[in-house]
Amino acid sequence: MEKIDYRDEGRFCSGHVACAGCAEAISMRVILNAVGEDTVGVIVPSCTAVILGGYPMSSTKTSFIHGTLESAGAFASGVKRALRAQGRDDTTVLCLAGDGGTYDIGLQSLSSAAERNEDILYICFDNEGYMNTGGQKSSSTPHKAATGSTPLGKPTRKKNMIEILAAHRIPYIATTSPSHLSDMAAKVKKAKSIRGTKVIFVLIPCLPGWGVAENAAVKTARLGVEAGVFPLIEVEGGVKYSLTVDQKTRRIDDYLGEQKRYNHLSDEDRRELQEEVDDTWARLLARAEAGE
Ligand SMILES: Cc1ncc(C[n+]2csc(CCOP(=O)(O)OP(=O)(O)O)c2C)c(N)n1
Ligand code: SF4
Ligand SMILES: [Mg+2]
Repeated sequence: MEKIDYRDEGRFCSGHVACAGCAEAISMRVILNAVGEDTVGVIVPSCTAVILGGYPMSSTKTSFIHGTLESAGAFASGVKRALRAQGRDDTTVLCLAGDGGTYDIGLQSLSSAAERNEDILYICFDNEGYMNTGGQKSSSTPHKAATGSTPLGKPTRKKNMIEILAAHRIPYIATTSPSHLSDMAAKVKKAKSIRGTKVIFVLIPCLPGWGVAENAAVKTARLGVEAGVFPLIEVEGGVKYSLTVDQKTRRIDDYLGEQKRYNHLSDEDRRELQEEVDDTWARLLARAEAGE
């Protein structure tokens, strides 16, 4: 159990409409707190947009503009330029999107913003599917996971967005999890202090989408980190990889067992997934040890 050093500034309010037990609510509280008051937000269709809601019923004290699903990066770029024209260059532009809006539908606008190295902080709440529309597969959905549109399991692996973004040589990319809230706050604060494009992925176990119990979202996220399925990392300048948690202490079975989306797996499927995680982890370790 982690004791976190945390004082809530109240930027995320009660009365929000996240599913009871969704770890996105806890994450949102920490992220909005860490980003602070001098922030303008951009948000695109996703659970996040529903949770934060629209004015005057919004559950946040931070101002958000609601954009379209395909254009988070472009919206955030425009907001940053408008603020700069007003002499508010130090105001943080925070962009919130889901994995569908990041890995798939908004990838072109994120890539363009990253190529221009726009000064934005982009957070992807990665629940590994199109969840607010009923749980369809996205390109972030992991190999063999069942979704509404891949009921027998997704036949391909999760797209590696870290490597795609690293190829843009942006200053900062990180992953974090609601099971590691101090890590989350520290990474958001670090990203905020850097000029240029920063992207942080937050693992969000989706209760209905993954078939996780209402009281098990944070536990599931922790198992994902400990099994090495969702490594907590930083990538600086697109080349310098470091692992925040450098030990893989569990087998993948502990993580899979918490989720109904993997109920259909055979022993052979489980072995295959373990091999994939081991291989990805070994490559990551080698990169981190090489300092690049
Ligand atoms: C271009 C476009 N296609 C489809 C939609 C419908 N739509 C709204 S939210 C959403 C799901 C987004 O998934 P994701 O970004 O992963 O966010 P989540 O709901 O999982 O939080 C979809 C498909 C849309 N708004 N715009
Ligand atoms: S659908 Fe999933 S990600 Fe969305 S609010 Fe509910 S539990 Fe959270
Ligand atoms: Mg999603």
